[in-house]
Amino acid sequence: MLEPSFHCPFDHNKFMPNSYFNDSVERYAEIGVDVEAALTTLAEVPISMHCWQGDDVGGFESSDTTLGSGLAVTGNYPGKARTIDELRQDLETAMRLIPGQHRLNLHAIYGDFSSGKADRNAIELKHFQSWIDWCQAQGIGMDFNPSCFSHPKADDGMTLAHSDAAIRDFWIEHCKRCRRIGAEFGQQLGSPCVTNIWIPDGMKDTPADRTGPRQRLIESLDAVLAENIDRAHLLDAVECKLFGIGSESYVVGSHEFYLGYAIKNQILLCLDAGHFHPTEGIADKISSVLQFVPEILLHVSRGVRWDSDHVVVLDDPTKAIFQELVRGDYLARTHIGLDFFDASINRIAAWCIGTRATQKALLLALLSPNDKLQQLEQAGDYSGRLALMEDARMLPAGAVWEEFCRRSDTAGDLQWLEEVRAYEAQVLAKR
Ligand code: RNT
Ligand code: ZN
Repeated sequence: MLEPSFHCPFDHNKFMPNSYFNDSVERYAEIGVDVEAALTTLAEVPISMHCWQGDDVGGFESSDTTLGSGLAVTGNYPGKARTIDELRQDLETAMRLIPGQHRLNLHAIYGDFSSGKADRNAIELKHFQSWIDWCQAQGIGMDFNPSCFSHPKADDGMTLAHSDAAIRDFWIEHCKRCRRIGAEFGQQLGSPCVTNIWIPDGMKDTPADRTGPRQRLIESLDAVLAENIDRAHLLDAVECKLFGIGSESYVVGSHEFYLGYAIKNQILLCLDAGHFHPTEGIADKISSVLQFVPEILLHVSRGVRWDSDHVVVLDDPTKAIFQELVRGDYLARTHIGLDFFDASINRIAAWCIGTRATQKALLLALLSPNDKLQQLEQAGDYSGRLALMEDARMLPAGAVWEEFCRRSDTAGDLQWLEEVRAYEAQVLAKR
């Protein structure tokens, strides 16, 4: 049973005017950084919040779906969302505790099947209209993903690249329907829906034929993308991966594969921070791939030793991604999504920590003395460049972040968790 409504016991208006903020504005001005401009940009960049952190990538097709296809969630923290209403209530709670206006990133398995179950090759707009309505009420845009996993027809590790044409056709139909549904999201919400295709296809052990599956994947993707859909409503993205559990030796949709495919078809390339060698970051890829593809989608994530999808924190790889987006002036061509799922901590706290950390990384990049650094570099003054990079690290960005939260009427750091704890006691603990 849902609580009729959640009553926040804390008073948001308690936030004091930030006395350190004015000092920090001056401090940044000294190195040529316009703090107000940074705050304006920060407020304008939406982060696409992934629904799947709320229920460990379970979805609503049935209550006993087992996650497969190399995706793994560990942890057993109580209170996960079991129904669409619970998930929405949790998302609303998280979004209230995250400054700025964001987006919802939905997977196809999260459809509203209250009118009856539909297999993946039979989903329709009606299964998602209530999500569109919910997003409309929240005033947010929406992104979408075909779900080519956790299904009997994905159990042997192949979907769009399967050697059996009937199985390929099943997943082609699913992806085609997802594109049409995604276009409806875009049209109804007035903001293009990024529809991202990730498939698990690969092999545990050394394949004898690496070519055949890749040729089949091209044919399948071509069939999926054959229908011409207005880019004002739908943006297609493809997501590569280096390896997965059960696909250690070969992944059909590798980086080179999708880079080529995205360039050839001028669609979006999705770069997931956890989908490369453990020490390989995606930051340096951005300015290369954006020479050749129109836009990119990011899955901001944190791999710990493998593609473990830990909650994003304000670490160096994440900071580097946003430095690149700002320094290369790529924000307008980048769609920022999150991709982590941790069931070992409070799931709403996970959303808040990861989304807020992503925004902090963007803020730090916006507050970096980028013009000055680039001037020093132009002049060949690498000593000055390194010195300024280091000295700028300790400037008072925290005061600017607190001001951003205050202006957004959102709980600041060291405050938001109180609300999560209250929600846990009042709502999650009763599930
Ligand atoms: C899997 C990919 C993919 C998924 C989500 C659930 O390795 O990262 O993006 O995590 O679609
Ligand atoms: Zn991903």
